[in-house]
Amino acid sequence: MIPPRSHFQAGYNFLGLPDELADPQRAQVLILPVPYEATTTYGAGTRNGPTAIIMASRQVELYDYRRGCEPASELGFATLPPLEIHSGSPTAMISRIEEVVLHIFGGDPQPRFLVALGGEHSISAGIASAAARIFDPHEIVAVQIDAHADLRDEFEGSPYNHACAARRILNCLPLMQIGIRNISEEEDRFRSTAHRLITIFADEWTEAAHERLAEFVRNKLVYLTIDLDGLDPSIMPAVGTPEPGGLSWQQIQEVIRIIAQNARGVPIMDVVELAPIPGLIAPDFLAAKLIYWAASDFLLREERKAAL
Ligand SMILES: [Mn+2]
Repeated sequence: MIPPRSHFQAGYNFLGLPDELADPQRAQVLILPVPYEATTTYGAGTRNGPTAIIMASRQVELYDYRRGCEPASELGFATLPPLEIHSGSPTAMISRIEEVVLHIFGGDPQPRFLVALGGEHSISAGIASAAARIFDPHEIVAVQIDAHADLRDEFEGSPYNHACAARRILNCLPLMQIGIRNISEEEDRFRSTAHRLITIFADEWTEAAHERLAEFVRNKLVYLTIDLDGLDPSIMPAVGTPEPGGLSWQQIQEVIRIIAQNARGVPIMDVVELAPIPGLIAPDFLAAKLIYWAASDFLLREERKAAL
């Protein structure tokens, strides 16, 4: 005989929600763990990113003092099982990700917001190509937060290396990159002539850049890809390639707020490249809270506007 449910912990899911708020048939937010790590070039460990984010999310306060409500109770967050890693080529894994995202949005009900947890940044190639097929490619744009331009056409023999993530996204969608502070000469040359690409370097995140972002996303759908190394290593050291001079917590909140206030909607986001450091929980917690607050800002933005 099984003891009463009150003797067990709440669901082992993102935010630690009870079953009724974590039901994939009813939740407005779907969390998809993608623990894929194959092409990492420096510090390793992104395969442990999704688990660390989910563990940390169970400590995130559900009450949002900015709104005076619990967004989790209004939205519901369902955590899907981790994607099985394809042991073949990166190309096969990217196809699998694309197929799964297509399937998720082809289902009924369609989620309002899908959040993929990386894993390394190469997963974004599959997500972007799915996004361009699910939505009208004239209606959706991509915004990338990252330290690295990731504009190489191929790296170490693969077009799906994590150093090529932005180039693959750009194949599918117009792209604005924010927080960049590491770019090769070849990428910089490509960037200066590329169509549909705007690069905002980390030290250019000023009022004028805020307006450019607002303009870029205005009345569009947005696919947001957050490489956590876009944040400053002082608050986000748990990444494979930390670069000084990154965005602060307040600055990434500004990016999210500008998108929430100007875009028509944000159906897909990924948060990638967390390589947890054993014993250091702050970066994991930051990633979890960032996802919760971003989901609240994007999905409850109408209420937010009404309240202002
Ligand atoms: Mn990066």
